[in-house]
Amino acid sequence: MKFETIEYQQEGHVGLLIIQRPQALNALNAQVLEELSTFAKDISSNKEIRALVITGSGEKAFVAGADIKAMASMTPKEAQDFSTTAQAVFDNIAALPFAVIAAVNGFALGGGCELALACDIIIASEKAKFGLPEVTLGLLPSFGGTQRLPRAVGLFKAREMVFSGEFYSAQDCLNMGLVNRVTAPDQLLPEARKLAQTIASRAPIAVAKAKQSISKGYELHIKDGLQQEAELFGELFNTQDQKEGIDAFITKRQPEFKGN
Ligand code: CO8
Repeated sequence: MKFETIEYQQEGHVGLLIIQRPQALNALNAQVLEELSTFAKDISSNKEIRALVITGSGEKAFVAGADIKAMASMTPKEAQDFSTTAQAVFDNIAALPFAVIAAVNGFALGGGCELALACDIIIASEKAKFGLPEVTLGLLPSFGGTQRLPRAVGLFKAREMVFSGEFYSAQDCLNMGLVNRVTAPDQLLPEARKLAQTIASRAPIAVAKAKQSISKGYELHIKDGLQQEAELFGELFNTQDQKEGIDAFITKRQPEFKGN
């Protein structure tokens, strides 16, 4: 995959995606969104990948938001289309059939915070700052933030973050449940990779279906979510990995999952 504003690396079953616009603190313009969209479509069918880490280039930012300069002259219709396009890209990232870990190395603001929210797990450097400062620009978060943030931290904390536009430290975000782990800056990628490798060592179809059960089930009534969970559980009994996992347990050896 060849891109200009994102860079992709792969080691074994773990992918690393780096947002690469350091001169604009990795802000999301139309080109980044288009490349992210192509990337998400391509990687969704890559059977080699079992976990993906997303981070930002440079020391300072994960992603400092949507590109404010690019939004300066938008008409209302163009703004709505930009929002719809970004939401679709983030939906595609959220729906990837493996775990996606945001490794937040610095500012995760506006669309950057919303990109992290579209991931499954967020690991942050002690230097990271999160925020939805759209109201300071006369805007509202519209790359999914008003929908995903309340689901992540609850209505009241979400309202505070969105209405105040303030920045929050990694520790604040850990306390409110937005962040899974906080690390020293130089430990961020090693820690994210280590977790990605652990997940990649598990049965991939089981992880994919567990992700589906959690993400889709969260939107359903609990009865329907439980029914979906049982169906997905049953489907796993069509896989070789289920037989391998149980046989490995019974014969006291490490399982070798092949993703089939
Ligand atoms: N867009 C474009 N350029 C940016 C952005 C951005 N979001 N953030 C930083 N940059 C640029 C700066 O303009 C600057 O460029 P230049 O050197 O050419 O002037 C360069 O990156 C470095 O930034 P600073 O000099 O400002 O660095 P500081 O360390 O002083 O400050 C901050 C860092 C605090 C991160 C500051 O840059 C900042 O506040 N950035 C904007 C953060 C923000 O408000 N983000 C939210 C944007 S809105 C959004 O995401 C909305 C999504 C939904 C809208 C959908 C609408 C269609």
